Amino acid sequence: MSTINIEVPDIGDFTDVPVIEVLVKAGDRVEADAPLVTLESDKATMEIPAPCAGVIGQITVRIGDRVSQGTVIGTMEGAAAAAPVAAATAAPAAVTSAETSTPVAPAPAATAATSTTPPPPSAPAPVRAAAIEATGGSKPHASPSIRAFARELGVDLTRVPASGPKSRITREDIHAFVKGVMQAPAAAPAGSGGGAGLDLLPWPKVDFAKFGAIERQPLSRIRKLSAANLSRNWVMIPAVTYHEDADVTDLEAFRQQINAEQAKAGVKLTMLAFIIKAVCSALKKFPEFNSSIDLQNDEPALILKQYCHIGFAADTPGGLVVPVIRDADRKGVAQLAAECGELAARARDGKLSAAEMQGACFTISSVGGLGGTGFAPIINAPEVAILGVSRTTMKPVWDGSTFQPRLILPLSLTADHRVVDGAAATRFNAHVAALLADMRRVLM
Ligand code: CAO
Repeated sequence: MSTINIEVPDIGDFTDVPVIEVLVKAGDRVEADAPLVTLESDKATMEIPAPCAGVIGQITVRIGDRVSQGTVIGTMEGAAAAAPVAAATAAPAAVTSAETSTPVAPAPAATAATSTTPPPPSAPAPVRAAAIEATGGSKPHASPSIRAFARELGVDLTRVPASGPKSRITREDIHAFVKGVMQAPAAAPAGSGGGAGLDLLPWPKVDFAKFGAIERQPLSRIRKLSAANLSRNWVMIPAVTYHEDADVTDLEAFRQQINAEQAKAGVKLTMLAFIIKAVCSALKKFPEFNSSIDLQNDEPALILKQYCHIGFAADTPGGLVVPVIRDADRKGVAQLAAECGELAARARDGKLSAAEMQGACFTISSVGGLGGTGFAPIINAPEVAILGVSRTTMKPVWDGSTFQPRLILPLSLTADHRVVDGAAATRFNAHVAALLADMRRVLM
């Protein structure tokens, strides 16, 4: 066993090809030919295989790095690679000694995306390549090993929502798809009306061009992902929306006052930050709202969370995303406002990591900056409730002897009826409204 550099072998005419996926990490034991990293040129997706069996020492490239033939992508401890391959069928390989950087054993080379020449039987696998569909093509975009994985599980890739760069399907997407299928209600044949399945009509097929000029636009990655999630959540959760008005006259006056006082210090308190604060306090009082139904085991259970991470819907050019504020209950309003602003800005730039959109206990969807008098938001599973916030308006409110002008904030709480009864939802909503009417109650 010796330490060898892993170099990019001959990948045809491609140079400066971006790494789009790193499939192994230091310490992983791999078989010869196992895919290590995926490259993607504008014509093909290619996997760089392990030149021999062994243990990965390190992978020195990251997603986004560009590589060409000869670039060292890492090191591994392994036996010398397979015997040389005839030059006519494959170009010389890219394995060099880590110490000397001189070739110690050749491995097979890339086959172009369109090549149909199979490698000789004794040779290790060549760089595996899959041609990329032109934009707007209907074929799913996935690397060869992901295609093999899907075949193994019998998954039709055209049905899997993609979350990878350029709408590429990842291994996690296939896992999530299979999990979704396993957890979905049992399907019944269309028209059977047995009640177990959804028994839906197929989606209408319409030739829109028959009726006038049209333009066909591909859906963004975010829109495809959220479409799949929203449809599942809409269908699987028996959800009810409860409406409440919060009198935020005093809170808005306080917010304006602090913002005026601290403008020079760059402090800007937002209504959303106060709502997050109030929601955290309400989640402590009504813990069933900070829970999830666990359907992963035979015996369904309610998972009550002792942390308080709050998601908030952010409108971005690519579609709706939900960044998550960790431990929002431990943060002050100024910090919550600053974090929301920072996360929303990064969401709009498409720079949020997956981790920053995971783990929420409860979501707030505020369209108040845009308008609205009320709406029924869809629960973000596996959460059990979501609060929709619409625009504040000045309304006449009867105080027992006269009408007073009060600033009213409409709250719309959608809750999962399997966990939250109507009485509890109404209490929760009324409590949030009371907190917003007088934030001193948060201290109680
Ligand atoms: N009523 C009236 N005005 C409101 C308000 C409300 N409920 N909420 C915010 N505003 C005002 C703010 O005060 C701000 O005005 P000033 O600059 O004068 O203070 C203005 O609207 C803009 O606010 P904002 O939108 O920049 O900030 P925010 O904290 O209210 O919201 C964010 C941040 C990320 C929630 C928002 O930008 C956003 O993306 N909202 C859309 C969310 C969405 O799409 N939800 C639907 C999901 S379900 O399909």
